[in-house]
Amino acid sequence: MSKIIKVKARQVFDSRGNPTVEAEVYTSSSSASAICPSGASTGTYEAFEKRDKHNKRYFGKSVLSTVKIVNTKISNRLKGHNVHDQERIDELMINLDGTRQKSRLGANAILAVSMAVKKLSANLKKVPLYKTFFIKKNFQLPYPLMNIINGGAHANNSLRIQEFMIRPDKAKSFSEAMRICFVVIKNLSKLIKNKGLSTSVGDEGGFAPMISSNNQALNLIVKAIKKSGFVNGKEVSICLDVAANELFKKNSYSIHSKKYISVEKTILEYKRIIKKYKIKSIEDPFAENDWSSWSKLMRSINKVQIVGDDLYVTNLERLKKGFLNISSNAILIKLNQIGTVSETLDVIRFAQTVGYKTIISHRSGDSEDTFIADLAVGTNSSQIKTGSLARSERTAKYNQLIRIEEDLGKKARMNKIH
Ligand code: 2PG
Ligand code: MG
Repeated sequence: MSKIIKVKARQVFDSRGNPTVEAEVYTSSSSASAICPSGASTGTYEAFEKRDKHNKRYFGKSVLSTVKIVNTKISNRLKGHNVHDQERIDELMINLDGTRQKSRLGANAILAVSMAVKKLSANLKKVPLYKTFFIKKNFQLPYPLMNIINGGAHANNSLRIQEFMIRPDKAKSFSEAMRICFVVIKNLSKLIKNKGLSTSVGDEGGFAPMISSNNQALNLIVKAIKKSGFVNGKEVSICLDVAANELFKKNSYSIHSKKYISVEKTILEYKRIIKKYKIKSIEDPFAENDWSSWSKLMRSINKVQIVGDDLYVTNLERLKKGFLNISSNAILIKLNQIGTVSETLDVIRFAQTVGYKTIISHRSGDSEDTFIADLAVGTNSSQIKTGSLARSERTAKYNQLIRIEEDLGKKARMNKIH
């Protein structure tokens, strides 16, 4: 047993320049730290992110009171407990908080500690982090869902859809997957430049050109894939995160243009773009409480991955409801939506048991922390969504996966997406 002797937090900054919590957990011989990420298009049912709303010096965004909670309440509670007993430690923090959405201590306080505990336990055991989750052998690397054009809440343009991504479906290794994405992104950059548009990037590193129609973005991506010598829909496929919460009003949606249209018409439009652009995955096609539209879509299409993000918020109860409702066939996993490593693992296990694909995801406000790269491999998740090949907080995760692939050597395999 290795006893925790102290937990210490500090306020650091995320990739959008906003304050966030870094926690450091100590035993007598070692320590490890972790940084909590932060979303922009958040679901209502996500665990609570505690900020100092009234601190004008930081426009209400500082996390100084959250840091204090870690240094006092959480540190006192965890002192003397076994760092290798992740479930017990998470349970202690859940009970200390005592609320449904972790609003007393803040999920950002709890998660930073929870991840740091996991890392420290791995350090002390002298095993790489990815080997400490539930997969013990035959490790597989996830396919990147690489974000290449940013819209919605992640960019200043007026694109309705939040994320346009590519997935290198036929890549035989993770390094090859990265090379394929690299080539498509470089070609897309040239195409955007040739149109006289800016190649500056959005919050997740994808280009954020001043275009307004989804079709325009999709046409650019199709061209870039072709120019790179790949077949769209076979070697490389297009995947979307609609983030429809932001585009919903009174039973209607403004996903495909500024105009709000009915669910039926929205589904027809989805079917049209799926066919025309050979789209293979759509995340959050409808809003978080609109359960019936999700199952309608599931009934009217096949062979498309439908991913619940804001719908499930990495919450077991919501996932169970979605499973019974046939809402989707995949789930996006974000640690800070639920707030502890143990609860995240429970959700992944349940999802995989019922045949859902699990996709480990970053947040739009992220950091140099690479925990999710190890989590993806260690939980046999088929995909990872962690932005574009730009901005160090995004490439940090890809680079960690390259290291894991190297560590596995000849044993490294890619996961299965079909
Ligand atoms: C999403 C995420 C990550 P945010 O909607 O899937 O890409 O965005 O972190 O802003 O919720
Ligand atoms: Mg999403």
